Amino acid sequence: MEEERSLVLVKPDGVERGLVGEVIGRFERRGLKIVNLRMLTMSRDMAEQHYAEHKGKGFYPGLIDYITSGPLVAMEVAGWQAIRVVRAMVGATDPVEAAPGTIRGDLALLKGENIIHASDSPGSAERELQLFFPGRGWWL
Ligand code: IDP
Ligand code: MG
Repeated sequence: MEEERSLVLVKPDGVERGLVGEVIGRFERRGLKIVNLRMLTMSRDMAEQHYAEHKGKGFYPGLIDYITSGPLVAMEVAGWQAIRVVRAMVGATDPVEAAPGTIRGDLALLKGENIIHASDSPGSAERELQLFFPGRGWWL
């Protein structure tokens, strides 16, 4: 735990609602750096790789439909203990449980439309960052 990199997605509902600037602004104001950024619509194949850990769960088919439903914004967020800090800023998976002041607690209401993804550990961050930014380096 020190300087870390997290993969953050503003999911298709967040993009559709015009919340990209709001989300990026929160990370920037916290002192984190956006060191990679792209907009894309995920293929089903890519979505299945990204959410492999959830395969077989009841919400999985809906999750794949949701994440592939339109353009999303993927970013690499860097800074001191970035993985933990970003997860704390994002809030609980179910926005109903997410504390006010968190992104989900302020901007979302439904578990199936919770506007943002953030890596939950250094291992998943590395795997997810390679998926969205293949061949990326650490020079930024
Ligand atoms: P996280 O995004 O907070 O890490 P995970 O448990 O990894 O939460 O679930 C991944 C994503 O799957 C959630 O962000 C949400 O979009 C969706 N999801 C999880 N549980 C449910 C559910 O019970 N109903 C609908 N969607 C869900
Ligand atoms: Mg997760």
